[in-house]
Amino acid sequence: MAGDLAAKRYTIVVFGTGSAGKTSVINALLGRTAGLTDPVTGTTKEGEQFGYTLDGFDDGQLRLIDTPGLSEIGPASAMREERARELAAQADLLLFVVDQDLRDIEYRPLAALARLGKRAILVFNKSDLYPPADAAAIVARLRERVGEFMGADPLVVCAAAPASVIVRGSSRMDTETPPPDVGDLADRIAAILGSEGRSLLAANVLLRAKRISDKARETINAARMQRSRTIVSRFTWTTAGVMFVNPVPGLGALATAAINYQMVCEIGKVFRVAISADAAKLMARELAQVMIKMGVVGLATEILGKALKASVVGYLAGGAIDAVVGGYLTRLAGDVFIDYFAHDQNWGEGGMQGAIEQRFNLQKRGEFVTEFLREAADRVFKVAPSESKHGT
Ligand SMILES: Nc1nc2c(ncn2[C@@H]2O[C@H](COP(=O)(O)OP(=O)(O)OP(=O)(O)O)[C@@H](O)[C@H]2O)c(=O)[nH]1
Ligand SMILES: [Mg+2]
Repeated sequence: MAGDLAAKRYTIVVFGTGSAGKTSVINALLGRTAGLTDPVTGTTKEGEQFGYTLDGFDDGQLRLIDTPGLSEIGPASAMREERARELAAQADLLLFVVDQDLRDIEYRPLAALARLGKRAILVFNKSDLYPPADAAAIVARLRERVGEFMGADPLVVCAAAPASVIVRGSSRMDTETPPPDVGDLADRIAAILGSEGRSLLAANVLLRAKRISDKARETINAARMQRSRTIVSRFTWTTAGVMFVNPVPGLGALATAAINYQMVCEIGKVFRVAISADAAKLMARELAQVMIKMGVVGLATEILGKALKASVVGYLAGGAIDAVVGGYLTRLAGDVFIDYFAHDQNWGEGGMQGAIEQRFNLQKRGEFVTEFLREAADRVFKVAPSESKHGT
């Protein structure tokens, strides 16, 4: 990015629906057949790039990037479209090619890119196909639609590859192919780059850097979530296992024993928050007390107990309810602490109690309970549900 800025390397991306004439526009601007064109959509498959020299502009290097069209059909095209959007987002200047009034599939990405601050020219191509009055009506309509987010002068009309026309020859009817008409477009590109080029480059470097840091943040968050879930899972099943062997009497003691301060420390560490053992103990104890006060422990015992009795696992491991509940309370506390650390150590509007309530309500559901018990059977009681039928 720094290199692009220093060398004034401009990236002009040509973007739009399939068969609007994107490749033809590039060929016409270059004055040679650089890319394949065809009446069928889906001709351009890759983002191809071409060096470009523009009359009236010599303050930097230009490259034109062709993209696959929007709105083709099929899964391969969805990936190509994604790639095209990616390229469009990296453009210093966007040429958005249409060949009629805007369709929804065009309007959305164009509006999104313009609102992102992307400088764009709306290119109305194939103007040769319309009688002048119709072309003028389309131009007026296009201006009206994009004026709100693209500014006062958003549009250029061109005919990158005009259709052949019949001409009267000296002796017989003949056809003739008019030359491409992209002069206005080339002038507009030169004018925009001449007056705003440097600031476009700088703004785009910022935009690209922001996209990279957003992506990095997403990746880091995903990794943190995964690591902290692994930690919670480990504590969950260790707790259940220990309690299965050494039962803890009483609901209050169960909750207190289930919420391990070391788990709090480990989750904090994943989110780069250093917590002393004392502070973690305090938080763990407070969470246990709030859970008890809220009646979560009793409720969990009821729900899990019922499900356990109904399952074949329950038949085998009748005395396992407390262990399962202990494991579950660890899990609940772990998830609540993950939420807390993932939100910059904030419990949210409802405080600690609200956070517990939110998680608990999600986990009351049948699928969660079934899955939890299945995992418990697997990890703690070491029986597959099908074997337990025979009372092994
Ligand atoms: N009449 C007329 N036809 C044009 C014009 N520009 C392009 N075409 C034709 O439109 C068809 C599609 O042109 P392409 O340049 O391949 O369009 P594209 O947008 O690159 O298409 P994909 O790569 O498939 O997305 C071709 O048959 C071109 O000859 C124009 O200005 N006037
Ligand atoms: Mg093409």
